Amino acid sequence: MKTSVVLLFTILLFSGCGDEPKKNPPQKSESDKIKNWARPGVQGQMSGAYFVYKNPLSSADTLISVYSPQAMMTQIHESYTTEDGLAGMREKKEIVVHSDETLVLKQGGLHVMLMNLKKDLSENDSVEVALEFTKAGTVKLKLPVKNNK
Ligand SMILES: [Cu+2]
Repeated sequence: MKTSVVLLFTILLFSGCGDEPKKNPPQKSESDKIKNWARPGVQGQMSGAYFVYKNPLSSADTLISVYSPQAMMTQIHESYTTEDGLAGMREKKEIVVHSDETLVLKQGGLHVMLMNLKKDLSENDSVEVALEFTKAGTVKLKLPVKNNK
């Protein structure tokens, strides 16, 4: 009887540690982790990708297209609210980023829409997104999939 109580206690102790991180990830600032990410999604459905991009050039540049090998179609979207307070989103054909300006894609604002996902996107997966700028050319990003509610 005594043995089984000890055993049960041990199991509880270990299950309580289930969320303990197994490895120490490279030190990144908390804000960096949250700003660059993609939403989980199901095959055939949508996901959104969010990131921060600072134009390193001394002149303005224009984001003209986005591509992800993990989606059948990828678009730049902007969220908006109608006069009736309804939320919608529409495609944005291009975004001008001035010199030293930081482009912010976030939930409820500009975002990359991954449409018709080829595979499920789950937490701990990553999403590859290629941005096409008129001057900087192709900028590739790898974004972690996070359940960021
Ligand atoms: Cu969208």
